[in-house]
Amino acid sequence: MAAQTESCSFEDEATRAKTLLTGKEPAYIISDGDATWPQAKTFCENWGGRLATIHSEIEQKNIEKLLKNDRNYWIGLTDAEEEDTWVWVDDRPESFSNWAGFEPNNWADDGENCGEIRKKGRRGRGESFKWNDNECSAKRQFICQNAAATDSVTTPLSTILLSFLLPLFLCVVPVTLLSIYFACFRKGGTAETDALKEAELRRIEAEEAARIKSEKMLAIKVKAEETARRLQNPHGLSEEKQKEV
Ligand SMILES: [Ca+2]
Ligand SMILES: [Ca+2]
Repeated sequence: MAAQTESCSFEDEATRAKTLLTGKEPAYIISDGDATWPQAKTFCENWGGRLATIHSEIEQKNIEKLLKNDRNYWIGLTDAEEEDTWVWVDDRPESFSNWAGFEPNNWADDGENCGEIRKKGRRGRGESFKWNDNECSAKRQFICQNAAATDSVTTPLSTILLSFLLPLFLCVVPVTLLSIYFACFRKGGTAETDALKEAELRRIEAEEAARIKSEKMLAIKVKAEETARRLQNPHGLSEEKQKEV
């Protein structure tokens, strides 16, 4: 672990992140490394900001300009306190919604209580940048913002700042009360990240298969009911006519 810290520029990047997130100019920061949702929340708060909150379409669009649509990003949305009651980390209610179809679905065995912006569906299907609920322990890139980044900002200065800032070289910090060492994401996390990506693809495939199966079962049920109706009433007579017959 000690060898990994040699090329790790976390302290420089953390200083830059703090400068942006405590500044008066609107700013968003996109992490280059992955973290769980609680870790991501801690990162943003330690730097003086918060996980990104999205209260309007303008804010959604401002953030989309900064993202790639082939990966997922944590945002500051959770229903961990009360299932299906989604709240933002700045305590404002959910006033704008951008959930993907069939989401949030709390799909995983242990539930899905953390919000993310989801990548485009496999093979180009599906819309980009829609929200999904996922397991909080999954590792994702994440988006921090400062207090000045609001929907009154139609052209966030952060877009300009980030063009210089990216790729922001973040490291995964083992969060202890006093973080003692840094584990450099790029040196140590590649295999794990590939496995997570593969697991995510398998999960999405399983989700799609379950949805298709569910739709087929519904279609079969409707057809069976229709067949039963026709057998009982082959000539399509009204109820009164049937009684007469
Ligand atoms: Ca949930
Ligand atoms: Ca979900």
